[in-house]
Amino acid sequence: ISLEAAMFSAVREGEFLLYYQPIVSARTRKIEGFETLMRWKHPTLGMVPPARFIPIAETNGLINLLGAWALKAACVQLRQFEQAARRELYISVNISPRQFRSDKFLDVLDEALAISGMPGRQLVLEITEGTLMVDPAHAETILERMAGREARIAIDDFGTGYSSLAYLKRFPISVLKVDRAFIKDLPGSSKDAAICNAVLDLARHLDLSVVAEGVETEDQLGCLAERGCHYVQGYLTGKPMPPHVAIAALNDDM
Ligand code: G
Ligand code: G
Ligand code: MN
Ligand code: NA
Repeated sequence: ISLEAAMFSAVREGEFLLYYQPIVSARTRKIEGFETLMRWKHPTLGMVPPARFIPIAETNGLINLLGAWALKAACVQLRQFEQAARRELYISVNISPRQFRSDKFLDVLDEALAISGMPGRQLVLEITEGTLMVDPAHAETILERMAGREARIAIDDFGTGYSSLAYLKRFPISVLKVDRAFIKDLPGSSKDAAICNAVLDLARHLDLSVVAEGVETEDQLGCLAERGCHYVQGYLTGKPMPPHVAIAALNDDM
């Protein structure tokens, strides 16, 4: 039985789960939000990584079903996180290219906000440069409608795509998520330090926030905080975790 066939039954059997990775303030290390990361807990294969099943779901269209479920469940989950934290947090959700192009996407977004009662401003939707560039005119329409709901748009894996910076001018982007490729050799690599400086400078002038991804060491965190990076995400400050562990982390984080 192929992984693809197994995915259809996995949806029925409720084998897909959501993990949450803290996004923290680089200065205070307090949790500001979470990125939602899908997991597949297969009865015999164990945890199947998203790198294996997301591309298949993107090809066979299941991503629309899975993505809609993830968006709604994550918004509902955030309310529970906020009860534990007793303060406002935000939730960041990955949107795949196919999901972004789907006719149903804005309806799903509205439904997620309606069922959770969460204000749009607490939602960040992560898309890649590639998603924008498939059909920029369509992307512009969708992004403006998303912004109309006050949801913020983050560029995921920023700096690794082949697109120009022109889209930062054209589209209502709020967040840049700097890819781990530019973080992992900090603080030793002067090239990566220069790239991070340039991105932070650009972001400051365009009034964007920056999240550094894949932060694994104190030295990396120190280097980023020193350069004025506001948010970090990575194994140093929290791995992707199930909801009850995230709630425990919030209780420890008062
Ligand atoms: O959690 P992990 O680092 O293994 O995730 C690997 C990849 O899978 C990342 O690129 C991430 O963006 C993607 N991914 C994880 N969860 C989701 C999801 O809910 N929707 C989409 N479209 N991609 C996801
Ligand atoms: O493409 P995206 O940025 O959404 O993928 C995030 C992926 O990176 C997740 O699968 C997550 O498990 C992984 N990740 C998160 N933090 C770290 C980290 O500090 N180091 C490494 N190597 N991977 C990380
Ligand atoms: Mn992401
Ligand atoms: Na990312």
